[in-house]
Amino acid sequence: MKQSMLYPRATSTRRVADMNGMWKFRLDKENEGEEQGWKNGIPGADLIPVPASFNDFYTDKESREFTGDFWYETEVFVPGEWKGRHIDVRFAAVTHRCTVYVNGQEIISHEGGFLPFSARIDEVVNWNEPNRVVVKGNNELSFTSLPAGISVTLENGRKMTKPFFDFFNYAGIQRPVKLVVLPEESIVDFTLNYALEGNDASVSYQVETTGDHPVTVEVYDESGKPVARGEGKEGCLKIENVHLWEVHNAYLYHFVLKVLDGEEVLDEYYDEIGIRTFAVEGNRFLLNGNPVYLKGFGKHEDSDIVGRGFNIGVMKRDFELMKWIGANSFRTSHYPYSEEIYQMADREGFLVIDELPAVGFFESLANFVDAVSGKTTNFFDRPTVPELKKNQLAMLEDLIARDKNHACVIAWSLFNEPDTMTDSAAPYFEEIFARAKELDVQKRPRTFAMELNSSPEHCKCHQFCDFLCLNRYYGWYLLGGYEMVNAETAFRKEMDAWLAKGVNCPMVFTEYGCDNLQGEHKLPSVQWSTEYEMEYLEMFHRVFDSYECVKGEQVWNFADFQTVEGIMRVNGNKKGIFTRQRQPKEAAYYFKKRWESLPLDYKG
Ligand code: GCB
Repeated sequence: MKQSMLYPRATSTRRVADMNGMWKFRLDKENEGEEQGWKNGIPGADLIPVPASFNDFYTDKESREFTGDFWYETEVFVPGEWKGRHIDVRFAAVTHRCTVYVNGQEIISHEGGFLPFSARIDEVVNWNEPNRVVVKGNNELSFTSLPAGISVTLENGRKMTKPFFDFFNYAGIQRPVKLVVLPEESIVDFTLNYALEGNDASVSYQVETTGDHPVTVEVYDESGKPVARGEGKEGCLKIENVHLWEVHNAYLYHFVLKVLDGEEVLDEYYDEIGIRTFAVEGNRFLLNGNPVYLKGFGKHEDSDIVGRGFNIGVMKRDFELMKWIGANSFRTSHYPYSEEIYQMADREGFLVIDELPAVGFFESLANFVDAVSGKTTNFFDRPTVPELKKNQLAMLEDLIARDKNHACVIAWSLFNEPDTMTDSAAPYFEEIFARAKELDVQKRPRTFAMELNSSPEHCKCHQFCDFLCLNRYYGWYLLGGYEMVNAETAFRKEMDAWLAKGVNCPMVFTEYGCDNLQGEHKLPSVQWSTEYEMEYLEMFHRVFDSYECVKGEQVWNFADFQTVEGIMRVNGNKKGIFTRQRQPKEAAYYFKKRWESLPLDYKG
């Protein structure tokens, strides 16, 4: 049976019960959980919140850095009145993989820490009684995991992860868990696409259900007035005088799907949909046919105490800050974010570049240094590549299934900073890019974020992109400090080389930025000071403003975030324009001024 990626919603035919809260928890330090039968109950367990990363609650390093299996347990009461329906336990994300047991029976294993999955439990459930749900999670990294890295064993026998990426390897049940009660015949999926004709829109739809009963779809405007209705699993609706979804001016229609048996509603589902088109034309982005310039951030799901756990308050604050500063977009670097974030972006009218967790495809423990070194790691020559590709394709399928109906999602970023310098990368990329096109009915533009080694001279994969995303650190990782003048020259030389190659598509700077310790001042400037950051940003913006093909700037990063410890990081990455506590650094005021003065159709 196909997994439904639909967001859990209660309707006249569906029930949703929240399973979040304090769960039992134990790190499997001696690797004994399997043998000791912890699937039937975890002895000596601690209590821990769900959703959250487990790492930052504890006061000892062994817990924070723990690598291996970890176990969660809870009880869920399943009322007898639900008998005869399907019961799914739905995990929005368990990082990076897990196996789920209900009443001691294994019901599902899932690979990948950033996308949802459901396990059907009707067969194993005890009705009108509490049911034990146990999750065995694992956070190890490998050459076949997304994100990629390695796990090593220390002299004391403890394992440790060494990511090939620059964010802390947070893990656990990081997003909400819900019990979803579905009718016998149910809606599994729906897919929307839009075309605009004058003041009207046509909305083509496809619905997938588990049965053969007829389907109806209805569209209501924001005042609740019905504006279109269709019958059948496929069709095209016409909406006259359409209210389009626009940047910072989102209009959302209420879309209702029903499976009917005569008068009886067998299943009902709804969503809020924004009607818009998005396309690349020459070197322009067109939203509803009008040029748009992207202003915003590369972000992380990262905050104090809960780590990468979904934090609804932080989400709200982040959107308020992004509106305050004049941003209109962000990239979900470096993994698909929580579903609620896309719902919020739909509501607030933000443009989102949606990224797969295909990060660390460059063998390096300090990729921020190696990525500018010109070195190749022959990543795609490894024998592990077929397995990696299988995992990436599975995640791509789930990502597009999950996010395809979001108005905010304007593009797919299929990798972050992979090693594209060897010929073997090209067929791998070709397959992933082709599959993304095949899966997405809206044919959103596809891209990947390129590090400096992916240069006009050496990159073997940029030709697969519908637009280029460049991560560039001229003046920070290279040619920093007093050499800044050379940084600008080198930067312009690279831009000219792309154009000389005949590249004629939008270019977005999906990363640029330098670390800044809040409150550090120095005259004349030195790296890490606020003064230096200003000079650096002014240099970048001078270059952006002088190239017509630059159609977006997403500074790295929205906020300071946790990474592995090391001499290049002062308790994390400090490139945030906001602190980790979501307060502005000085650069925030500089960006506010710039972004508020750049029109939406800048260089259009
Ligand atoms: C990059 C990576 C990002 C790092 C950033 C940095 O190129 O894509 O994950 O955090 O550089 O600050 O070094």
